[in-house]
Amino acid sequence: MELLYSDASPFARAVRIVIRQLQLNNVKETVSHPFNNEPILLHANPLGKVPCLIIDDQQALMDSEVICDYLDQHWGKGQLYQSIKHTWPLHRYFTLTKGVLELAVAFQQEKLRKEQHCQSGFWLERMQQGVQRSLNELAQTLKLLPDTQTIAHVFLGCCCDYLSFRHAELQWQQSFPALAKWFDSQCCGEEWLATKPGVH
Ligand SMILES: N[C@@H](CCC(=O)N[C@@H](CS)C(=O)NCC(=O)O)C(=O)O
Repeated sequence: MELLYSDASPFARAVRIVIRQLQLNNVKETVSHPFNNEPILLHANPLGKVPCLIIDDQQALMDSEVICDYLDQHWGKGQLYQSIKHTWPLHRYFTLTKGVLELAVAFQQEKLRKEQHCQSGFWLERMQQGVQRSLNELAQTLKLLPDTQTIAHVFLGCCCDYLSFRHAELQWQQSFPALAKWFDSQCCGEEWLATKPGVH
């Protein structure tokens, strides 16, 4: 299998962390920046987005949640998704975390539009407020995360680190110290260091 990814993508990072946590050695990781529109990516995923997992000549999966679920079902005995699929508050927590990631990526894209002189103050503020409100809830309901590792843990860690990477000015650690403490204690393993954006 081949995973097309970009270093900065937090969605791709979640997949790369799952690959390491499941100790898979049958996935080749290939950088394909989505804005380069490489034929291999566009052929595998017409959306032109990473991550994309090419399974074989006939099949490719897009979307980080779906790819992680596929890997977990085939090589992880379903342990990363089991509690999410059976516990609605945890499922909600996971969905909110993914939503923050989507907002944070869109927020970054809006920041980049400054160079094209078409940045929208309305959208910048709306996305920032959405991130702040949602992080507040994620921080206050951290206890919903079970002790055993789930896909929600992986996405929350990717979310926290992406905010530090792209939106350092938000200083989320100062506003949400419990979340910062959780991140420091949970997301320090080899799989996190090896996939940290902007380092390799
Ligand atoms: N819902 C998708 C989102 C993937 C996504 O938005 N990827 C971004 C990089 S972080 C991308 O490829 N953007 C290129 C584009 O929007 O054209 C997932 O979970 O994989």
